[in-house]
Amino acid sequence: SLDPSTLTVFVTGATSGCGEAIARRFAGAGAKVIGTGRRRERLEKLKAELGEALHVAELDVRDYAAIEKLLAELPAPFAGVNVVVANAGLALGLGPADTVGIDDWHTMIDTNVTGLVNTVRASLPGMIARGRGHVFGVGSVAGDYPYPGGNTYAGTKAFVKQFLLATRSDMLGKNVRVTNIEPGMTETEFSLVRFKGDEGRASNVYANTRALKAEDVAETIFWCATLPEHVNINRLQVMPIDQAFSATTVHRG
Ligand code: NDP
Ligand code: 8X3
Repeated sequence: SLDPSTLTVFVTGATSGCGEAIARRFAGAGAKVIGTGRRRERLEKLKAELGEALHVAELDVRDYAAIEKLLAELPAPFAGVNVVVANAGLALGLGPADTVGIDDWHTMIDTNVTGLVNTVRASLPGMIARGRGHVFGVGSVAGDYPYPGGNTYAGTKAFVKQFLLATRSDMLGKNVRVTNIEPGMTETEFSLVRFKGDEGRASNVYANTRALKAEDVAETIFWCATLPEHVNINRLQVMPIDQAFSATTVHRG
């Protein structure tokens, strides 16, 4: 399998949850990691923990020019990015499509869709020029299974899946792998963000069950990234053992 110490990993959304665990997993295995996100204090804390292996930069994935600038100005030890984890994303609200705030929908589309395509588009030319790369998106089971209140969030994750599959076909012959990781329920700050800081409502999502941990998602990405170079995992759906598929919703009476 591939030697992780040869990897330089650019992670978006490394200030929390899955992204933070991904930064830790790769850095712990000897890779160079570029950890990004909007919250500077979180980045500094991670830098204090991971040291030399980590380069941090404040980044909002909605800003394409900022991603290009970041990649163009990376310090030498981090310049040869060969793994990109477009992980930054969020859900806002769980209300029905006719009443939820349009601003929340726009923020999800700007982050999960525009932020993803920004990250991928800015990273591909460098990896192709260096003759090697691997792009990860973090989709979701919500991209396959609709649920009440999922509306725009689910739509963005369906976009992640199809965009990455199509991008994968563009990468034929370029030695760049493309993988969509599709987790189910994962205990992170995801629900705290979705419910806008309501800690009770957020913790209820994970109460009395064994959700995936951010480390589990990080491990699946690490596994895909360190498989022999000729192996491409296209999509990987991962759920906690305590989660399955809901029945079709029925309205009666
Ligand atoms: P967290 O809320 O813990 O982490 C989300 C991360 O995204 C944070 O680091 C946040 O950083 C970053 N982020 C949000 N908006 C932006 C932005 N505009 N620019 C840059 N970074 C941004 O949630 P998770 O770790 O769970 O989420 C990671 C990914 O996993 C998301 O794409 C999510 O949709 C997906 N996912 C989560 C599941 C779950 O159940 N938790 C299941 C399936 C998929 P900051 O605020 O500092 O910018
Ligand atoms: C996050 C999982 O089921 O809340 O993508 O949409 S879910």
